[in-house]
Amino acid sequence: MSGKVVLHYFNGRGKMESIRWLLTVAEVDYDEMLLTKREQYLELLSDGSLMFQQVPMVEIDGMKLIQTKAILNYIAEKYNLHGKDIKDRVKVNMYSEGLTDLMEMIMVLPFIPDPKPKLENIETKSKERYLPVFEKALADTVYLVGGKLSMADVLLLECTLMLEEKFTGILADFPNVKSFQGRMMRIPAIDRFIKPGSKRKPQPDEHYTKTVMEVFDVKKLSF
Ligand code: GSN
Repeated sequence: MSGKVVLHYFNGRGKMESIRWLLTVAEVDYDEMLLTKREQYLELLSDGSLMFQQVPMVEIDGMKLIQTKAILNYIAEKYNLHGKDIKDRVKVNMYSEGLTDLMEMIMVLPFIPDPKPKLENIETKSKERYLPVFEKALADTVYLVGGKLSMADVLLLECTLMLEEKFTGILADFPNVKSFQGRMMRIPAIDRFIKPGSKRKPQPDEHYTKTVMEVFDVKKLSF
């Protein structure tokens, strides 16, 4: 196992994209082993690399980590992006969990036969449930928790960019979130990541969904 962080996932966003974002902000370089064929997945299964037979899997510090949240928490802890104490940490986790709930709703859309009603539901929930929380939290602070950059900020930025891709102008009624987004995008590592040619993955397309289905040998994914 080399010293470099290695990500095992598809050539697409999915559950790995937040991990890519967090590593980027931590300024940790990584390699990617991209799953394109079922044989690669079967090999990971047969060599015991995937504890629950699932990806994302991340090789880091001599370990093979699985479970997205566990991986995110490890990176956040290691790179000082998880609050300064236990009370900050639980706040970071609360915000992060809310954001991953929302992002997962968006993530599954390409695999759903009729995504339109779901999409409408996501827009409503974003406007009425999620964005108001962050608008309020950012009224008098630069970062979400403890006056310092954390995983929650990174996930909020990722999430707002995803939302804008789906719902143009959705942040119009959330000026604090919009200016937070602008501030975050000026962080040099983030500025590089959001520019073309970075390791950031594009929005999912048919090729991505087809590859996922083939690798897992499923006709239809159930969510
Ligand atoms: O968050 C996590 O890492 C786990 N709780 C779930 C991981 C997961 O569902 N991985 C999928 C691919 S990523 N898309 O959702 C997976 O490996 N599915 C294969 C299977 O047999 O479950």
